Amino acid sequence: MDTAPLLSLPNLSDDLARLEPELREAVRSGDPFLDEVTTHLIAAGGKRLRPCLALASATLGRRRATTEDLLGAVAVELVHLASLYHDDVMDDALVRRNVDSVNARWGNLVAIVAGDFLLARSAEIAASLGTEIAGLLANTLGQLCQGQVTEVHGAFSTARTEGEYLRTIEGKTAALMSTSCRIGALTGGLERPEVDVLTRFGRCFGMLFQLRDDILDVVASEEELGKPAGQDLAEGIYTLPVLLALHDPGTGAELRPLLGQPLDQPEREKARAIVAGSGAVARTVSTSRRFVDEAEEAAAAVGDQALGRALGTLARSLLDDIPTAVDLRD
Ligand code: GRG
Repeated sequence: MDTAPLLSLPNLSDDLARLEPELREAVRSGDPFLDEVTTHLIAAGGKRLRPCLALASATLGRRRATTEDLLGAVAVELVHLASLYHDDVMDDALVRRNVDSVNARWGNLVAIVAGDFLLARSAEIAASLGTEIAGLLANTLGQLCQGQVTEVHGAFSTARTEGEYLRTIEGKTAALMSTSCRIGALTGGLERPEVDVLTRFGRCFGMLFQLRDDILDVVASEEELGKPAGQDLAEGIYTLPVLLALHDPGTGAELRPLLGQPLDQPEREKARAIVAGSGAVARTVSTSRRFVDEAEEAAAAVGDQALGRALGTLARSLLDDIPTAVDLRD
């Protein structure tokens, strides 16, 4: 996915360029080793999706971002970065943003404490933006942790329900997207109804973003993903396509014996192929369309038409390149 629809708004590309030195400055400690660790993934890039949402919400693309707008965008990206540092420890990941993960390069202890440092800096910045933003970000951090704990706790459980799945992705992904829009709308001084509508857009967009990620994990190739396909399956994270294939009379019986325990490579590929070839992908796309509709509804209610159009296009674009089971059989 790319952020082109938002970047087409006037000022946004310039504001994102101005964000980069602010991000580095925000994590500077004066300790050369800590600075190297905390800037590792900042230097590696990433889409800067959450800052994009915050800056677009703040400025509507109509003016240059203020220092407060930029700091709000920095605060949300730092929480995201910290979550990546910690997530990579939990997953024993080797690569992130096409470079060595922090844990792979410096070990788990450094990755955890450096992640904590990023959170501390984010909290300090949020506090400088006022109690509402500080409270909002702290609450969001709690939601991220809750989503992640629920996911870890439910790993390898074939009893996971669709409702549990949706609640988990709301916590681990949608909450921060929603808060990114909200913080932007707050630093931008928008009226309350506008703040709320952008918050709603961010939540639906985040749900959609994670659903897309989870579909791609079963249908995309290793080259397209930049990581092995079926990784969630291997880790026992049974996402919506997997749960739907499990409860499908056509595929459930074949899939069930493979789940509930760690899989070796051939079994993981077999499970992935069962899910990818089932109707579960198309049904997950249908569920995702509900969030596209909701996101579009929120985008249409945004007072600024250019921003509303850009947000609507961004949300729709997320499902554009997803192959369905019919394409996969070709
Ligand atoms: C320490 C903040 C913190 C949280 C602890 C580890 C954890 C609890 C939560 C993990 C949440 C997590 C990693 C969710 C997945 C979020 C996600 C969709 C990541 C990928 O985002 P992109 O594609 O990445 O925007 P880039 O690299 O482009 O920024």
